[in-house]
Amino acid sequence: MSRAGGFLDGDPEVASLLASELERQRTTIQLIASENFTSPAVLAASASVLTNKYAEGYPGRRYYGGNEVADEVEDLARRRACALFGADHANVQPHAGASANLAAYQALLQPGDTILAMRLDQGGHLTHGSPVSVTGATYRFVAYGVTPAAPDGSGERIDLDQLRELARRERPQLIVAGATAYTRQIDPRPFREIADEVGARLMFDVAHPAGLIAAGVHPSPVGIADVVTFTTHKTLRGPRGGAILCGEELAKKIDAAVFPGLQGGPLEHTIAAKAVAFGEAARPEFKAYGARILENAAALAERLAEEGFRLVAGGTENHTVLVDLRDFDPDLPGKAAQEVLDRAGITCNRNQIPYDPRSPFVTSGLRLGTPAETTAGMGQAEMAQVASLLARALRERADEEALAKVRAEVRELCAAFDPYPGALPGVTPGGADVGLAEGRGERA
Ligand code: DSN
Repeated sequence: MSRAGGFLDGDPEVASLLASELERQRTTIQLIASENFTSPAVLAASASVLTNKYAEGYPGRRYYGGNEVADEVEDLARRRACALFGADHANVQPHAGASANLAAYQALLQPGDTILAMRLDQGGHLTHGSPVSVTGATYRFVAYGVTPAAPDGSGERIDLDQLRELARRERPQLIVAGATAYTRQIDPRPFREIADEVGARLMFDVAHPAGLIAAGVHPSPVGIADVVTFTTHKTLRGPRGGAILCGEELAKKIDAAVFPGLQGGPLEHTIAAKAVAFGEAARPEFKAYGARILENAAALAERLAEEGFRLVAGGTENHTVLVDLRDFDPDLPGKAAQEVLDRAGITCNRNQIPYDPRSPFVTSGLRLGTPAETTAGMGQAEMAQVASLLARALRERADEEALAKVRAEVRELCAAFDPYPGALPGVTPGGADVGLAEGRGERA
């Protein structure tokens, strides 16, 4: 196990926890569709002295002194985001995707206004109007969903007929596109047409595919939707955080909604790390990375289907695979499957499938994703191997010895695809000194 060291030597408790987490990430397979391995450069910027700085306001209009460097950092991040996505304006201050979405609603709507968004239990997000989210309590959400499953895999697609019908009936002020558990690409154009027909604004939450859009392997809603929100840590492979893109006409409203509307001081260290990530995503190798994420997801899906799993929507066109466990084993809910896989060293999350008879806490499905292990360098052959290991772990879950054997094979596979072969800032000895200079071998 890596010994924690460097600047954390004075706090062995935290140092040891960080070392344990690094060890977990290096020795287990990361299949959570919304996670990734950032570069040491992103980690170094996240851990920088900018964490010390208060910078309420925006570049050139701050409420505190001493912001000349923070201004440059935030301007750089905004310029890079605009260039990467071809947007007029970027706000890089949202602390998370949830705050980006809230800010967009606040900028565009009045409390009580009507929003059409995708059902959470069919792939949407809490901030798309769940009653347990402040969004659901503040606005009047009406949900659209997906078509029923079809034997040939052509079902479980966003039901655009239903969306159009609801839009004509409800006359929403806003239509929200975007999902967290949807395995097909989402074309923004039909959403725009429907929004235009009923005089609604269109917001596209691309938290999941942002990196795929940057890589040019997923349609971009920039210039089609009025507002585009995203997170920077999923396929985009940056620090944990959010961002918003819009045209010049909405820039002031969006900025005011983020600060002072929803947030106080921006996290300028995270904004520096966002700038690093936007820079990395603009490099030609990121395009190849995006293409490999999709190839790997397709390979994972293909072998899972061979292993007897039903794939929601018949497969995948993005970084995600949604598995319906019921054909594989009707007595294996998502929660139990996730727990077995944790024991086998395969990290993923349970997920409801469309029309799931089980609760969101139990579920009948698993959501898998390929961004992280693609970063670590795994390819299609490894994805097939991972699918078989996953199936074996679930099939042989009552046999401790068999499960231990899967765990050992997982460990061996991970050893060949170490996401962090070099030292890391603040975690491994000397890492604080070399993190910025020493990037990973970019095998992905
Ligand atoms: N938690 C994120 C995901 O896993 O998709 C969405 O916020």
